[in-house]
Amino acid sequence: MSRGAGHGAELLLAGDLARPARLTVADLLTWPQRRAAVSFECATSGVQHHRFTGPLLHDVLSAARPGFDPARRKDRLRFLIAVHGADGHHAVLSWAEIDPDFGNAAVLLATTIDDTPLDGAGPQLVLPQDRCGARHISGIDTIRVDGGYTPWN
Ligand SMILES: Nc1nc2c(c(=O)[nH]1)N[C@H]1C(S)=C(S)[C@@H](COP(=O)(O)O)O[C@H]1N2
Ligand SMILES: [Mo]
Repeated sequence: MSRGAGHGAELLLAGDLARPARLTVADLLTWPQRRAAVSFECATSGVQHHRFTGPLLHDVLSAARPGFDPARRKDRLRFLIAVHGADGHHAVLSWAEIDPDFGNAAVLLATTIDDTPLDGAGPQLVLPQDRCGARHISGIDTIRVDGGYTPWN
């Protein structure tokens, strides 16, 4: 995980973006903060309950200007979002999953867990609709947006 001088973990927003960025958890506090109380089941440790706060992933990624024409909704459908934790755990979401015109899932980039700030550990992905805990990736160091995905080459 990359660390700035005294600012804690840094999150890299990369890929098909007009405004790629490096953000600390403090930077993520500049977006409106949402709350989510989630319960998820882990295959190995059972059910967990947590309270998270943080911005919507959609708000943060939209500010980085993904490379689609916002006026053309069909353009967004081939965009993927790859979320990577510092320990190598990673998962892929579709852009449409979090887009208000499509799935509109309230996915958060959490800045706190159970009232504890995540400045040191890095932000955590929160998917209130997930029954399983596996996509609640902690210690996120990189999010890559990919608009070139096609299985048809
Ligand atoms: N970075 C990272 N995040 C992760 C994981 C992981 O291995 N690495 N495991 C996932 C799984 S399987 C679960 S159930 C939840 C909660 O895991 P924990 O009990 O280890 O906190 O975190 C998720 N987030
Ligand atoms: Mo898990």
